Amino acid sequence: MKIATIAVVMLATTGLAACGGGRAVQDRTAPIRALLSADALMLVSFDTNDDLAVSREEAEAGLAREWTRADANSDGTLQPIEFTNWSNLVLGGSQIGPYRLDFDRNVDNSITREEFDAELRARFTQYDADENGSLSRTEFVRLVGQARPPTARREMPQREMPGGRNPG
Ligand SMILES: [Ca+2]
Ligand SMILES: [Ca+2]
Ligand SMILES: [Ca+2]
Repeated sequence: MKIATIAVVMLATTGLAACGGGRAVQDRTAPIRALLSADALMLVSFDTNDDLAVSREEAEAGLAREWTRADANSDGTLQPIEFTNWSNLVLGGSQIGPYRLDFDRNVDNSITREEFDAELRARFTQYDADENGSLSRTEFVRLVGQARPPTARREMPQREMPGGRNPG
């Protein structure tokens, strides 16, 4: 009976999240499923054959299209303003990741094609939970909260205490 109750609350939570985040009647112990990152929006848009899954081939073609879109002056790098414009269009703004520095790994204020591709390929791989080389819709939805008893979070970093042993 308790398990059934939790399942119902989970569904209700998912529905609320989809409607724009009313938090009125949430069980505080219920897990929440949500899109954690705006790259999901972009990856879903790569499904060009409309089978509701994103294959690696579709993803590669999509990356090439997005690079062309992002590199507005076609100089082979993304400057911060280019990234911001692209992020606003494709990722829905900069409220949630991926952020510019997720791409610009050497922090030189410029994103190369290699950095762009490497970051997005890594994200494709991270989403592909069943490792079948294709992203289904369910692979984009993550559990962001876990039912947790109040006393569970008690972990303290284990520290070595030098000289702490008392020889009997
Ligand atoms: Ca597809
Ligand atoms: Ca550029
Ligand atoms: Ca998959």
